[in-house]
Amino acid sequence: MFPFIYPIIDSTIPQERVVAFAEALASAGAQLIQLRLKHASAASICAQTRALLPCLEPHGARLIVNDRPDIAAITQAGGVHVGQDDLPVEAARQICGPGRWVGVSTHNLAQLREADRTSADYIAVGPIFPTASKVNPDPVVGVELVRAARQLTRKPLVAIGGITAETAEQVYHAGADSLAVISDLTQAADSAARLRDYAAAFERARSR
Ligand code: TZP
Ligand code: MG
Repeated sequence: MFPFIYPIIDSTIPQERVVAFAEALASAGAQLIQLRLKHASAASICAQTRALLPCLEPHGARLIVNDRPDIAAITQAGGVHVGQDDLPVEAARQICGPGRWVGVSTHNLAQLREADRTSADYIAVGPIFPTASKVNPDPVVGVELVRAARQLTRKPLVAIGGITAETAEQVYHAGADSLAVISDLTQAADSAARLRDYAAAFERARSR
């Protein structure tokens, strides 16, 4: 089954705390984690990816590198996530090879239909709610787009943008396989406990 929660580590986590943060999330059950460093150098993204991989490996957690298929390939990370302005999915796939995941962001049904025709391993859709974690976010799409997306694709569907443990249940219920979350986890006093709240929301949505 596709991992129900997809924490994203961004630059609000100080570099020296990235490994401990990821380790805590993986220990609490995160099986899919993204490193999203928008303003870091290639050298820094590469180094932080290399630092994370051995700590996630014992947990069987997959590390996805944002934007950079070259870094995902060279570090043998678990995959890459590309947006609409990044390399297209098949180009990223060529760089990464068949074993690594390629995920793609979409913001409307047209993009979703197109992503569905690619070899993408999952499709992200959002922002579901307003978000402060992304510069110039696309317009808010609401849970309605998750519902519509669910009818359009059988690929794993990841909802993103402004999601909290409080809103998680409704997003799962709308058809999301997984929720990609930044601030609700990075700003939590106890991120591992917060992650377990998502597990509970997932179970509630499933048993509705
Ligand atoms: N893409 C759409 S919204 C978003 C990205 C990367 C940011 C999500 O962060 P948060 O803090 O969970 O709203
Ligand atoms: Mg990108």
